[in-house]
Amino acid sequence: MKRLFTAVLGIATVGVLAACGSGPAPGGDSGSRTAGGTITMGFSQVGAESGWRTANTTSIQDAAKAAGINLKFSDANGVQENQISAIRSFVQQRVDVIAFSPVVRTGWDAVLLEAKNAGIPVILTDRAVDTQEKDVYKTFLGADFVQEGKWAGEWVVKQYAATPGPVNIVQLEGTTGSDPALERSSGFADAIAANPGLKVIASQTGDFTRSGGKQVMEAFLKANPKIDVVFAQNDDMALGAIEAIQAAGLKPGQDIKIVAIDATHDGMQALADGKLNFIVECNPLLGPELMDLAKKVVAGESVPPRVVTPDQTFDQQQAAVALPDRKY
Ligand code: GZL
Repeated sequence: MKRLFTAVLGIATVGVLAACGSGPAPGGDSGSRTAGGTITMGFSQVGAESGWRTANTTSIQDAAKAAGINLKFSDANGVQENQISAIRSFVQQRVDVIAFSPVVRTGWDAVLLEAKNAGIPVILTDRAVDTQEKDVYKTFLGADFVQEGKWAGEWVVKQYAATPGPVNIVQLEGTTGSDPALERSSGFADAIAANPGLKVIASQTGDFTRSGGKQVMEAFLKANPKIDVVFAQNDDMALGAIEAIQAAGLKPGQDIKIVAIDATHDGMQALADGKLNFIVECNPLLGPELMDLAKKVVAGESVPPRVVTPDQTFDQQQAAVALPDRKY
């Protein structure tokens, strides 16, 4: 059953944004906008760990060009310290707006306060942060990861409804401490909780990479004689797990079922080929909406505190039909 999760817009804030520092810095200029009013955005990206990330980066770079926004783009190679340095540098360069996808959920208070005190608005994209500080970012744009984990878990519940337990599940977690890993784990756990026959017998991070998924799956296969299902928190780890399962002489998608999240091209191809069984989409094409939000925020207009992007799900038949028209 294909589900379409409509975009849920957060309730628009009525707050006086100037008070939250979206206006020019106290006593400072209004940013590095050129005379023609071109907005300059500093963007700190997690890295290039997955097919999803590559598509996300392309979307942001293309959308900035299309929107006439001058983009200063920094790739952190998965290291939080690099993101913090990049954000600090954007503040020093007095960009008009900062956007970033935080590699992990915690440790951002100081640098977010620096941007706020400099009067530079911040937009979170893709992943959220935990912070006690008030008004240190204008909005979050991204998916509902708990829902994604729930849809993956609900597929497993449905798939094994008539199978007497135990059904042994192994979980390939995303980057430790990252918003998607934490929330997909909790969504999946919630979805299977009422079914004692569904057991997560092992769970470990594969860091959202293909090689990480392969290495962890190799270890799972050595340590567990009976594995029925793999829940991979992204396609790249699922694709690595497929390699490990094949190397062990087993058929992925048949001997061991695999459910994943993202719906990137390679994942959808494996799904259509029967090596995966179900994928929950997590749309990476955030660029156009990010640029619209940036223009509003720089202009001091109010924006919703949370803008959730729509997701959907695919089984093998749906993947085969959808593949030719996929944009990523
Ligand atoms: C999800 C994103 C995750 C993807 C992975 O929005 O943060 O990071 O699911 C990517 O593929 O590495």
